[in-house]
Amino acid sequence: MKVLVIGAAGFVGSHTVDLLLRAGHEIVGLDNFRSGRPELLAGALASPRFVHHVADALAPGVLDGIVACVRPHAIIHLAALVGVQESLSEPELNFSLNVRLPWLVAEAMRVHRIPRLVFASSAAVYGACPDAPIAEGSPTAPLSPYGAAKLAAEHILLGQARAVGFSAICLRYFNAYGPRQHPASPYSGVISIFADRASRGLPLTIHGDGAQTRDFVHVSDLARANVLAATQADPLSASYNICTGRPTSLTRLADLIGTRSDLPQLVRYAPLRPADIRHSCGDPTAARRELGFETEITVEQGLASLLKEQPLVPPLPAGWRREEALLAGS
Ligand code: UD2
Repeated sequence: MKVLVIGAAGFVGSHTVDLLLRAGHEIVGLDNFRSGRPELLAGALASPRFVHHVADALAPGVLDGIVACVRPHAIIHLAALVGVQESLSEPELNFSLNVRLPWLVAEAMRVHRIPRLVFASSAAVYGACPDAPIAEGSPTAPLSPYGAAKLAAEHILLGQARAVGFSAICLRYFNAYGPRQHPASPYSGVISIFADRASRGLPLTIHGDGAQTRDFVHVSDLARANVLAATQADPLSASYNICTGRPTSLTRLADLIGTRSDLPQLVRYAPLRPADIRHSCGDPTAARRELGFETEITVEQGLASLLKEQPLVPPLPAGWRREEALLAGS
C-alpha cells in the first residue's frame, strides 16, 4: 500500500514511517524540517521504498502537486505546530499549521479521491475535563489555541469525509513520550525532560505537589495506532482516544527514575504551571473496539528503555557527596 506521511521527519512521524516500512509499505514523506529533523529519517532513507520531499505543505500548489503525483491509498497527516505553549506565543502560525493545513489536506482528499485519512489530534481538545477516564463522548472544551485548532481541524476533516465519502480517523494522542522526543525543546514532555536530566545527574523539577496525573503513551504505540488506522479495513470515521487508560502521577514518575538511579532523592519542587491540568486519563475502549488498537508498552517499560538509551550518571567518584556531583554537573 502507498502512504503519504505529512510531517514525516517529526518525533511521531519518523517512528510511523519506520513502522510502515517494516510492514512492507511504500512511503512518500513530506516535511520542511521546521520542527522535524532530517537525522530522524536516516534509517528510512536507506530503504528503496521511501522517498522524501523537503517542502512546505502550506506553500501554494505543494500539497496538491504531491498528492496528484503520488496518488496514495492513505494520507497520515502529522505535521503541526506542536504544543500548547507555542500556540500561545505563535497564534497565527498555530492557525496556519493546525487549521489551514488540515483544510488543505481535506481539499486534496476531495480533489484526488484519496480513500483514507489519519489525523494526529490531541487530548488537548478536552481541556480540563473532569471525567475519569475521559471518553470520546466527554465534553470538549479546549483551554488553548492549540487544543481549539485540533478540535476545529477534526470537524473540518470529519465534515469533509462525510460530504465526500472518504474515511477520516482522528487520533487524540494523550501524553506522548519515547526516543527521538527532543528533551532540550521547551515543548518536550515531562518524561523526556526527566530522563534527560536524570542521565546528566541533574535534579528533577516537579511543578506543584506531584499528585497530578497523566496518561503516558509510548511513541511506538502511537506509530502502531497510526498504521492500524491507515490500513484497517473500513474503520468508522470518527475521533478516537489513543491512551493506555492508566494514570501515572508525577511523583510516581520521579520514583520510577529514582529506583533506577544512584540519586533517588533528587527532586525539587517549583510552583504549579499556569493552566496546568490536574488529572488526565483516557478511556481506550473505542479504539480497541473500532480499530483493534491497544497500547502495548507500560510507562514502567517505556521509561526503563528510555533510561537504558540515556545511561544514568556513572557511580560517584570516591569521597564525593551527591550535592557535589550535582553542582559539578549543573
Ligand atoms: C500535554 C501536551 C500538550 C497538550 C496537553 C493536552 C506535551 C509536551 N504536551 O501537556 O501539547 O497535548 O498535554 O492536555 O506532551 N512537569 C513537571 N516538570 C517538568 C515538566 C513538566 O512537573 O520538568 C509537569 C507539568 O507541570 C504537568 C505534567 O508534568 O503537570 C505534564 O507536563 P507536560 O508538559 O509533559 O504535558 P502536559 O500534560 O502539560
